[in-house]
Amino acid sequence: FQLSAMEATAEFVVESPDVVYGPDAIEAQYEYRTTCVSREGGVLKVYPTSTRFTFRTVRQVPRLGVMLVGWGGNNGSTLTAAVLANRLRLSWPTRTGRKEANYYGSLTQAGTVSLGLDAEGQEVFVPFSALLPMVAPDDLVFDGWDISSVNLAEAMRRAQVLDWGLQEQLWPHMESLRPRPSVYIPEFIAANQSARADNLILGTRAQQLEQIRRDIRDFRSSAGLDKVIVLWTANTERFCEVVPGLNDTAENLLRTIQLGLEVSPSTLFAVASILEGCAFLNGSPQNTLVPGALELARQRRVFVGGDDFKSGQTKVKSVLVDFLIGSGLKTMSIVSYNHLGNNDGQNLSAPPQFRSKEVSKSSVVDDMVQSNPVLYAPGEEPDHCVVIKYVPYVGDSKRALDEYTSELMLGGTNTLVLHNTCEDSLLAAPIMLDLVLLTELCQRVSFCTDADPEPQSFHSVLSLLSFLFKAPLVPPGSPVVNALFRQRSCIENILRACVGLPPQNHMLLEHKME
Ligand code: NAI
Ligand code: DG6
Repeated sequence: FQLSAMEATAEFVVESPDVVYGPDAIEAQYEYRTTCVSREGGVLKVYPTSTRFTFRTVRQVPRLGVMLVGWGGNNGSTLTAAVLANRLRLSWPTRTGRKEANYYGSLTQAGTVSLGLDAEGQEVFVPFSALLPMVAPDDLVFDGWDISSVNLAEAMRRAQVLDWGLQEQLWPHMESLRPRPSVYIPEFIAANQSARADNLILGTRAQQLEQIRRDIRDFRSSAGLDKVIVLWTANTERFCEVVPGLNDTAENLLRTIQLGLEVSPSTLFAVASILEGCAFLNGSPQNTLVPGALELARQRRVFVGGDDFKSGQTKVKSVLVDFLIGSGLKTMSIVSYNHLGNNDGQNLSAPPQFRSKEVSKSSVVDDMVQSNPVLYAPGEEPDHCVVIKYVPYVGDSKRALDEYTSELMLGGTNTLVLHNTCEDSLLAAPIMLDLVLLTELCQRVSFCTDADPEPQSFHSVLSLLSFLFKAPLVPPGSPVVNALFRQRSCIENILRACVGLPPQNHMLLEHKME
C-alpha cells in the first residue's frame, strides 16, 4: 500500500506535441468532446461531438490591485489581514498552541489537483495554483471604499475575528490603510447601518459615478498596477426593481445615472468598474448586475461575476443535496436556520435585506431537483425554509443548523441534522481571494476553434466562478450549476484544457484491468 504523492515541487511540464510553452504564452491544442442530444420521434438521439480548440494563456502575471467595496467590514478587514499575515509570515500564540498564517479554505492556494498516475500507479497531486501561472496572493495590493471611516486596524478590531496576538502584530501594518469615502443611499441597506455612515461621496449620482472612476484610476496609477479588480463585499442591499426604461439596457442605465433616477450603490460601483475596464464581482445577494449592467459589461468586454459568496451552510447544501438526490433519495424538506451577531447579521435583521439573502440561499438546489425526473414530477420541489436571526453575543461566530428529510424506499424516511459553528469571515476571505485570482487568470486566457479562428475570451458573465457563488450568474440560456463538485470540476477541467490535459474523469481504468 502506497500513499498518493504530493510533489515537493509544484512545477510541471506537459510533454506533448499539442502543448507549446512559448516565452509569452502557453498554447494548447485541445479536443473538446461532448454530446448533442435531440428528440426525434419520441427517441432521444445522442450524438458524440468533437471540437478542436486552441487555448492561449499569457504567462506573465500582472501586478494586481483589488478594490473592496465595504473594505472596513468583517470580510474586507479579514482578507486584508490574512494577506498581510501570510506576506509577513506571522505566527502568534493561542491557548491551543502557536498558529501560523496560511490560506486554508482557498481552492487555489490550499486545494490540489491530480496530474495522473506515476510508474507505480499512484496519483500525483500538485497545488491547484500550479496548473497555470497565477498571481501570488501575497503580492496583491488592496484599496477600497467604505461608508465607515475607521482605518483597517480599527476595522479588524471591530470585527473581532482574529486572535489578539495576531491583531497586535498586524496593527502597525493596517493603521495607515483608510477606506475611501463611498456612496450611501439609505433606502438600500438596513436603517440600523446609519450610525456608521460617516465617510461619504456627496453629489449627484453622475458625480458619484465619476468619483468612483477617479478612485480606480488613482489607485491604479499611485500603486503602479497593471490591473484592478473590484469586489463588492459591502452590506447586503434590498433588491432593486428591474424596470424597462430604467435599468434594462446599458443605454437606459447610463441615462438613469445621469438623470439621478433610482440606482443602487452596488450597481453604481459595477458601472464605474466596467467603464474603467475593471472586472466587477458581487459578493452579496442583491441583483446588482441588472440587465443594463450585464449589457454594458458585454459591450466593453469586461468580466462580471456574482452573486453572493458561497461560504458555509449553502456550500454544504450544494454537496449534501447533490449526494442525496444523486444517490436516488427523494429530499422533501430542507430547513436551514442560522444565527450570527456580526454587522452583516444586524443588517440582515431588516426584512428587505433578509429577503435578498433568502432568495440566494434558496435557489441552490433547483438544478439538482430538476436533474432527476425519476424522483420529482414536473414542478415538484422540496419544501425549503431559510431562517436568519441576529444574536449579537455570538459575533462573527455563526451557528448554522440544518435538517434534511428525504424519502427512502418502501415508505422509509431519512432525516439528517447538521450543526456547524465557525467564523463567517474566515470562510469568506479565502473565497474572495479565489475570486480575484481566478478572474485575473481568465483575463489572460483566450481561445479559438478550427471553425472560428478569431481569438476570443470567455463570455463577459464569468460563470466559471460558480463554485464560489451561492446564486451563480451565467450567460443567458446557459444552465445554472449549483452542485459543488460539478462546479469544481468545471474550473479544474478548463484549467487543465489550457495546458492540453484531458478532463479529470476519475475512471482509473488502469486499475480496473487484470
Ligand atoms: P460587514 O457588515 O462587516 O461589512 C460590510 C461593510 O460594508 C461595512 O463596513 C459597511 O460600513 C460597508 N458598507 C455598507 N454600504 C456600503 C457602501 N454603499 N459602500 C461602501 N461600503 C459600504 O459584513 P461582512 O460580514 O463583511 O459581509 C459583507 C457582505 O458579504 C454582506 O453582504 C454579506 O451578506 C456577504 N456575505 C458574507 C459571507 C460570509 O461568510 N461572511 C458569505 C456570503 C456573503
Ligand atoms: C447569515 O446567513 C449571514 C450571511 O451573510 C451568511 O453568513 C452568508 O451568506 C454565508 O451563507 P452560507 O449559506 O454560505 O453559510
